[in-house]
Amino acid sequence: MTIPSDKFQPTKADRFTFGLWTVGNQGRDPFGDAVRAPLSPLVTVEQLSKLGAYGVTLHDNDLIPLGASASERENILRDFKKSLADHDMHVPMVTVNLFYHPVFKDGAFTSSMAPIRRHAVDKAKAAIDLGQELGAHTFVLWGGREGSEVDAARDPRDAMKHYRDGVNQLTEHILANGYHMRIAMEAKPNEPRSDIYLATTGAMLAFIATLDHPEMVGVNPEIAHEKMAGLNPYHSIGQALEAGKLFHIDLNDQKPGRYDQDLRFASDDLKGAFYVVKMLEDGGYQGPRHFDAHAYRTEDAQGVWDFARGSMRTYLILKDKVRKFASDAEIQGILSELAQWSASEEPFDRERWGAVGYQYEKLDQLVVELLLGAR
Ligand code: GLT
Ligand code: MN
Ligand code: MN
Repeated sequence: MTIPSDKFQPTKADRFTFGLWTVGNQGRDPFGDAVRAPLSPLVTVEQLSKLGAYGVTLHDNDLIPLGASASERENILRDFKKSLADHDMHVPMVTVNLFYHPVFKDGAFTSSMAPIRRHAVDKAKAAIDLGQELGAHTFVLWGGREGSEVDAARDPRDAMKHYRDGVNQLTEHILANGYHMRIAMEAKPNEPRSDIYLATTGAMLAFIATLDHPEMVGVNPEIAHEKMAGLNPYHSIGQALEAGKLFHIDLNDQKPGRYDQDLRFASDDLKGAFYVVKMLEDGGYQGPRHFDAHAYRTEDAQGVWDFARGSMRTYLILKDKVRKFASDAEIQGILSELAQWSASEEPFDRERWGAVGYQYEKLDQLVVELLLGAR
């Protein structure tokens, strides 16, 4: 593979990460089988490193198959750690699969079955231990099966109590073991459940405030999930950042009103993606830039690396546009005029303030032209 190097060539300093499940996605959907061969974690680490990524993230079972023995786990971990070291790759985040096995078909932490709830918490604790072994400082919790189709079966208030109890047990586990680990909860409105509890990042933030250790728990907003809920990811991410709760991020894209697409970052909505990059870069977000998306089902193995390379390049190109936005005299001129009005000490005058033009048409067109390379 020859990779032309230019100023948008990603480097380790950019801290780009990909889930093993993202580049490893085989293109299965509810109507069609796999179109790509499985990808081993070792190959993933090597290839992503060559492309300039900083690291990978994983579910417990992306690396350690369900039911593996202790010695199998040891062997897999040994080889994986060697591959990470050989390729200067890191694992800043791990997560837990509480959605694939049939046992979780009616939820994990919010299951109505106490043995399933206990198992889910134990599995999450073991995934936290795995993360600790790999040097991760963030544990993502995506409750994909925490939801319902039949609301006669469970009162959402009970679901909240069980959910809270489960997350509290995880923070206890982290504290009891002296781990340096924070939890980032990821919201999604629906799919695979008809309705998923805590459907938005805003709902997550309200829930987190009710936990035993709210300071240890933040959010992992995903662009696509906010768009599935009809929301503006720039606003959700901004709210989380302002609250000191943006612990991690899932960068991808989604056409509103469709199934869960997990499209390549910025492939649908360039302007929306620009504002997300601007928020992360200007807002002091310190975490990795994590991609949670996958290649189109039309792609072969090479298409997967085109997808990964494209995700990182687009981020860097948009980051360059953020710099151009900050140094564009016309854009900044309008913004400083608006800022003067925002700080105005002038008395209120219904006629005057009602007649003001905000220049947003001009401002937005300037941003569009900047993104199109016309400025
Ligand atoms: C799954 C989901 C993602 C979550 C992953 C973490 S798993 O692929 O669609 O949005 O971030 O559990
Ligand atoms: Mn995600
Ligand atoms: Mn998703």
